[in-house]
Amino acid sequence: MKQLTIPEAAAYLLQNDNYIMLTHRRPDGDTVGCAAALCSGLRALGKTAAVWENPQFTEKFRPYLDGLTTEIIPDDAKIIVVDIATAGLLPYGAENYVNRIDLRIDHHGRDMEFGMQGYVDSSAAACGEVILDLLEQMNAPIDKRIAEAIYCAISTDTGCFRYSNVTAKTLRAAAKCKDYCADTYAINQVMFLTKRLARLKLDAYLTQTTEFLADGKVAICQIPESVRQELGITEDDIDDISGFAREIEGVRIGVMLREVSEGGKISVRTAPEYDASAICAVLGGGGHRAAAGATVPGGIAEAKAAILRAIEANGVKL
Ligand SMILES: [Mn+2]
Repeated sequence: MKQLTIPEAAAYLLQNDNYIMLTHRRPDGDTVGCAAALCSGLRALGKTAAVWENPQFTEKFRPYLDGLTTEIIPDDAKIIVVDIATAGLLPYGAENYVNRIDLRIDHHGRDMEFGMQGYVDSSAAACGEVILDLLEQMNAPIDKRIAEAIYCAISTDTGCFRYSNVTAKTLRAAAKCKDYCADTYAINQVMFLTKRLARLKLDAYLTQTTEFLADGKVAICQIPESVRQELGITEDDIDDISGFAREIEGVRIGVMLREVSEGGKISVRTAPEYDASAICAVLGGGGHRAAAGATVPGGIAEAKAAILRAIEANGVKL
């Protein structure tokens, strides 16, 4: 991928037209907020733009997409990918566009081959920070709706500003959202202060079944598909579940195992002395130092065997 500067990326967007934004597989608040904010900003600048209807969009983020989505990707459209770390995370149904990506905007630095050209700022805690830079560079009018989409992106990707990747710039970006009239309290209520009873029942299940290894330094949680269905758990209920084990006092490496359509999904959260992305790299995955993931063939049992092997390969005696 050819790395552009922010002014170059902005110039590209101002010079061209007819944009389609793609979001990543299992879309979260960051990818949805980025796509919505960029789409609205481009429209405000007189461009034709739409967000492609990712089949995995969930109810929680639906309000941000209202009036912005399309199911069609015109042949002459310029395709922008936001917050998509690698080709394997292109949304279902858009995998074939891998060689047609015109611009990549991201904060994941692990796969710099993906995309023809773009702007990747791996120092940004959320892709939403990058989108704000880009909109300001383009002099796009930032209204309340755009500000709220960006605030949704940044707040959800940082656990409401609690993660280690938060910088002064992250907090300044949030302050700017407030300046642009984002109702941050209302967003925080929905994203962080409201849980369905089903989720609390899942928390109870996990509390009962967490396994501890290495004198409690390592904790492993599992969500079998049967339990997820029995409790009626949706993706929105568990968009932040990956950090569950790491939140337990004394745990330095927290693991969450889930069954997804591709196999066993592994999420790892680590304290500063361990590197989650190095652990997941053993299994072909990746991410950030404090938070990373991988998916392995098989189910929960295979995922558990794989993650134990990967943790031991990183020098932890289990
Ligand atoms: Mn992100």
